[in-house]
Amino acid sequence: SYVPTPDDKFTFGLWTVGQTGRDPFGEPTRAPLSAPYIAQKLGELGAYGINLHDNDLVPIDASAAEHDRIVAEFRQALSDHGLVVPMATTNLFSDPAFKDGAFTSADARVRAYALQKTMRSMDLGHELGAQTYVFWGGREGAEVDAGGKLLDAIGWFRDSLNFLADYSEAQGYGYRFALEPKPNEPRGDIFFPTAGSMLGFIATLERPERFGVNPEFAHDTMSGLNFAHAVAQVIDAGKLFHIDLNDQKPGRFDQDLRFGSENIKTAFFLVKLLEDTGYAGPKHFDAHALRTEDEAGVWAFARGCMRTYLILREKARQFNADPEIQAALAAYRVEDAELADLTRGFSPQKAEALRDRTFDRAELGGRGPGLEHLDQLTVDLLLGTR
Ligand code: 3MF
Ligand code: MG
Ligand code: MG
Ligand code: MG
Repeated sequence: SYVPTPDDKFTFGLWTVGQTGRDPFGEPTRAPLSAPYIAQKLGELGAYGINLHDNDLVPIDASAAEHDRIVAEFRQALSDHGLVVPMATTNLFSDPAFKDGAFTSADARVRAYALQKTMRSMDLGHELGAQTYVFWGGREGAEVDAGGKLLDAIGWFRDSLNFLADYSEAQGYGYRFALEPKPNEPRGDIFFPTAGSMLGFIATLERPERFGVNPEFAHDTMSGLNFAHAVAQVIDAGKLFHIDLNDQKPGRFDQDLRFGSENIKTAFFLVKLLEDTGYAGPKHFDAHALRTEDEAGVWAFARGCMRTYLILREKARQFNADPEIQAALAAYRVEDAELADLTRGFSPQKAEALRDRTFDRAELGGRGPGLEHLDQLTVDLLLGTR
């Protein structure tokens, strides 16, 4: 089976399945797909929802009448095909006005325009039912730091997010905001490059409870980081408001590959983490079909993302139920009730007892934790021999 239903909460962006194969060196290889058609196809495939940037749906220069017609047609398609729009976001990166930043531009007019465009896009997202609003600052960064704005940029970004969080409350939208880190591309360096830097920044906002993180598999992998580790820290902070799933070869340009197509073990441990911790939000595939593909390849890509997630979900359940794996896991951990008591919750007495304790370093250093065995069991499981 591995055929999804809307209960699985898989989402795609209009910009993902709608990607036409354009890259920095080549023209589109596929014809554009209309938003209502994408809704029809994703509905047939069992997706839950569609996410969008304002201008994925409504062209930046549309008249008010065009806006209304386009939105009405899209809403009709969503309801015809049983899809929702759980997340909306702003395109603050395509227009040349944002070439040196949106909220972090050194030009106050650009910063004000970015706020205006985002408020309008938040209006649109609310109209479509979105409850999560993502900020990916694609142009918030630099190639050269000669402009001397590093600290100003952080302050401008903070002012903008505080303003927009208040706008959301004043309008009664109740958005939860998810900040999406990326280390680079399209800027040489993008500000707030990791999930951890976003978490640190969120604590400085006026409404920190309204803000979380939207981590993306490819963004950490590009810079050689382990995505599952990043997501674990976000979960620990209670800040996993959204997630972008895809794949990527480390150290390359932004590839946005089909989920699970490259780093299958990290994908497995990620799915296991999400499932074991009961992540209940949408799982958004922020990826696109290979440039080589025609439209059939686009839907094969979309089916594949969801299918692989469901296979890995089943593997995670198998992992949790496998007696040999569970025995190896139990053997990996050494528990000691007395030491647990001694090391949790400081008291002068405990500190004293711990200082006086003798540890057998040679024994500690000599222990084999069994990770080779445990990992091979995992590989066997993933390769289908268990
Ligand atoms: C780029 C991205 C973005 C964001 C999107 C908001 C265009 O690498 O990941 O996709 O995901 O702007 O969600
Ligand atoms: Mg990305
Ligand atoms: Mg991308
Ligand atoms: Mg993304």
